[in-house]
Amino acid sequence: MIIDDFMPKVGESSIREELINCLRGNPKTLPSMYFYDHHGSELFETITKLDEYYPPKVEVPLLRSTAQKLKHELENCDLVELGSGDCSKISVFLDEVPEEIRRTIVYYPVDVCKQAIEKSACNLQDRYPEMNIHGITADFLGHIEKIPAKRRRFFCFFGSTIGNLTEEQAMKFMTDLGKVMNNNDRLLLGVDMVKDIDIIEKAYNDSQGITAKFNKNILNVANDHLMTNFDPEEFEHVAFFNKKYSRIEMHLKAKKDLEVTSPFLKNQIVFNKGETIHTENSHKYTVDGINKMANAAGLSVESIFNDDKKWFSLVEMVKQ
Ligand code: SAH
Ligand code: AVI
Repeated sequence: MIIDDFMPKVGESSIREELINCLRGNPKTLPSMYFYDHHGSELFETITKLDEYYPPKVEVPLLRSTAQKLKHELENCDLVELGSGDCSKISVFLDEVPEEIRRTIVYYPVDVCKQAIEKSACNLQDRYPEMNIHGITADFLGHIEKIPAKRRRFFCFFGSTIGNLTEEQAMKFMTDLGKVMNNNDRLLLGVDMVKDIDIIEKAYNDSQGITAKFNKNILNVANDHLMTNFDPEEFEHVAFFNKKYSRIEMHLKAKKDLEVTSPFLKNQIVFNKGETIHTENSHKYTVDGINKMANAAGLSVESIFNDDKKWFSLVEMVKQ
């Protein structure tokens, strides 16, 4: 099986510069893409199994019923999954697709986490020996043109990972994707919808503290890249719904005054007790918001598939 790797490696200055700029900002931030080293990807997989983390509980049955309706669209096409993670979502989808159609598909999992691609692509190849798989380690924000465009493409972006992008990033991502899509291509986008705030906040403050571990792990990733001396236990996990932006925000809050050093920095990074690093946004959408985003990006919504409670949507889009 082929795996192409377009990601910069640990130790490359472009990553260091990005992380240092974010940590020197006011407020301090870290891009959520850096959650997903090997350990972070495993922690996310554990999160998806938690009772409180509702999105997969709603998205998985929806994927099954939607696959029944769309399975014929997959014939003879390149199936590109952005942010494929453990590939569990695409397996649910592919289980509903007849073997003779799977035989005609080339599946391209695209993810920043190489270990996730290696492990999940192998598992998937065992599950569907008749299907061609070609992994791509890449950043879907910057490398969209690296994805082969030889045949008709069916793009999938599940899990509401689009919600982790700022409004500006999401618009740019959709516009870039719209530009590389051809007239017969399709996008199936999973989006988490606005709902009771209490339900959303519980999903990001689980009782077993796995989300807290996932959040704090980003400091281990920063240590790997910057040789900093962050101690994740000196930070508290904070997650709350920000109504103004319709999003969950995750932050790491310094439990005391701290100084963090790195051989790549002349001066330490200083934290006052209570100061935070903003690590993630997870936007929750409305149908109106989805339509506006699609239109502004040159895409049009063909269908929206919902669960009964309208907690999650799978949105099918084509080029305008
Ligand atoms: N789609 C899966 C995984 C969601 S977790 C699911 O629904 O369960 C988000 C995934 O997106 C992770 O595997 C992470 O490594 C990947 N990811 C995050 N930012 C990315 C980026 N900029 N480019 C490519 N992959 C990214
Ligand atoms: C991957 N992404 C859509 C998850 C989310 O819900 O925003 C990441 C996550 N963060 C905390 N829990 C899960």
